[in-house]
Amino acid sequence: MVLTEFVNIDRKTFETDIQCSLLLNQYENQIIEIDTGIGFLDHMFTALAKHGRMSLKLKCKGDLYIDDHHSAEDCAIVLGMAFKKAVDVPKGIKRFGYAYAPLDEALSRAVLDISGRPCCVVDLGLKREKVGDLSCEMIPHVLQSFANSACITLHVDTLRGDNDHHRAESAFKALALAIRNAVEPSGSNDIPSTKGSLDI
Ligand SMILES: [Mn+2]
Repeated sequence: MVLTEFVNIDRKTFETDIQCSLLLNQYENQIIEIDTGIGFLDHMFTALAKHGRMSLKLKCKGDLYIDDHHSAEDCAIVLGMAFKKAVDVPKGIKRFGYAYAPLDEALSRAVLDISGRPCCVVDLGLKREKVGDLSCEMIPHVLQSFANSACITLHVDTLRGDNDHHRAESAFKALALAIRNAVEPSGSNDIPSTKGSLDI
């Protein structure tokens, strides 16, 4: 079952110092406070939390004097750890989730399985070097890092779109909606697996 209290993950390395609190299935009074040090990444995580019906606090002090890599990647790792902890025992939830999300001309699809098996395939087709202060190469890397540490199977494809801001944002919104589906109560107390277990 999904935990009904905030899970907290703190992670400190020589590269980043991150505090994260996450609560899933927040249909009212969502609290969203994101400060990764990278504006466009804050925008993506805010969209993820808002449309994923999460309360999310995420604060990162990272080595941005080097570049955006460690901060972006580590925020995604910590969010994935928090997600895994928040899902707790994957029992009584739908497990699978998929969604499409448009943003104007852009359209993305996200399909996920809370499988216990980290696997991520992402094709966002971004063309610019950066959006704001976030390198475009870090956007799929963020999704990959999240899927790995959350131990989920995740496929995200941007199917069309001319504007890289729109393409990336539609991808995060699709992921948010897919997560929201996957963690919804299934109406049963089963572990949704023919194997009887979602441990690897
Ligand atoms: Mn990396």
